[in-house]
Amino acid sequence: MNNRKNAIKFVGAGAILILICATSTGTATLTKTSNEKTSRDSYTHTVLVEVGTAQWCPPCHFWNNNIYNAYNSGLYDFEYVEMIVRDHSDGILNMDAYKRMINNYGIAAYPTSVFDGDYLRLEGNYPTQLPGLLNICGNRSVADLEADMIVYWFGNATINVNINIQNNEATQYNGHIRAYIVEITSRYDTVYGADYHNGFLAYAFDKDISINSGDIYTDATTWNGNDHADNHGDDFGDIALDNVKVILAVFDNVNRYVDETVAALVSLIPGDLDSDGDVDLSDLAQLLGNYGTPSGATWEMGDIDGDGDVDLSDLAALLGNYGMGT
Ligand SMILES: [Ca+2]
Ligand SMILES: [Ca+2]
Ligand SMILES: [Ca+2]
Ligand SMILES: [Ca+2]
Repeated sequence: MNNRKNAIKFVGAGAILILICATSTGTATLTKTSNEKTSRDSYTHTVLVEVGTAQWCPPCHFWNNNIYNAYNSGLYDFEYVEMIVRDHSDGILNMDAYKRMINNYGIAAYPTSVFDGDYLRLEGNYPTQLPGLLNICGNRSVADLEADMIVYWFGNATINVNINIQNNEATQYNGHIRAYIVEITSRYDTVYGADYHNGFLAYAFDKDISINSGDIYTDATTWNGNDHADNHGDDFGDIALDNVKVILAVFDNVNRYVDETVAALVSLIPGDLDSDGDVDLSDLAQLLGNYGTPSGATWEMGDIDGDGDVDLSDLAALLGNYGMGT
């Protein structure tokens, strides 16, 4: 197993496309759907794509570009994460990515895109296949869950992830949540020197959950990039507020498929006027110094609700979060 580069080949030009549809009755081969224009709002849920990828792999370079373009087109309701398993020398780059894509999914090629927790799989760089696969997954019937997430910047490479998952089913929901912390422009590059997009760093959540019918599951965690590192020993203490996204996916605990996906960018705590990750006396002083400004006020001045003034509602918003991040 020391030389997995020989064991796991990338899928190059002319290779056979393996498209597997896992169903309750076994495995079936799918043909491409002709319906590539399905609008976003017709999906039952936001589809999740986990891409097993390697820095040494040429088709991975092109797939990184192609899936990014499909994502940015806005035509398809999906989130994706580049699980960068191997580095340029075929060493393990990220142990969590390795465990997920190799141990859990047993992928046999790079890149392999795993849709909705392995409902569908695509090996190789085949952008024309992507819309059809997304549409098939987007039209699956899934458990009726509603998830939302807010991620706050606490400064010093620290984020605070808050999630709510509502179970609208008539029965208890048992599942597993994963919250993937990604860099929108990754610190890692492809074999041809392009930056990965949505490059995985670590999980904010990776745990079983259970939600009674009609209930809302609420959880929060604080994650410090200084305390986490890749397999080279390089920590994530240099993450930037505007380059981090968190993708939360809820997996059914029987078939392991995705029932709900939601993503959130990192935002300043309402009231953190000086952007240092807390709401404290200096923020309060900054607001009070501008209190009563009728129009043209900025966030820095204290216009937290964005209506141009600095008034009681802005002050109340700041005081409601006073002490956070300190
Ligand atoms: Ca502050
Ligand atoms: Ca402060
Ligand atoms: Ca205001
Ligand atoms: Ca106002």
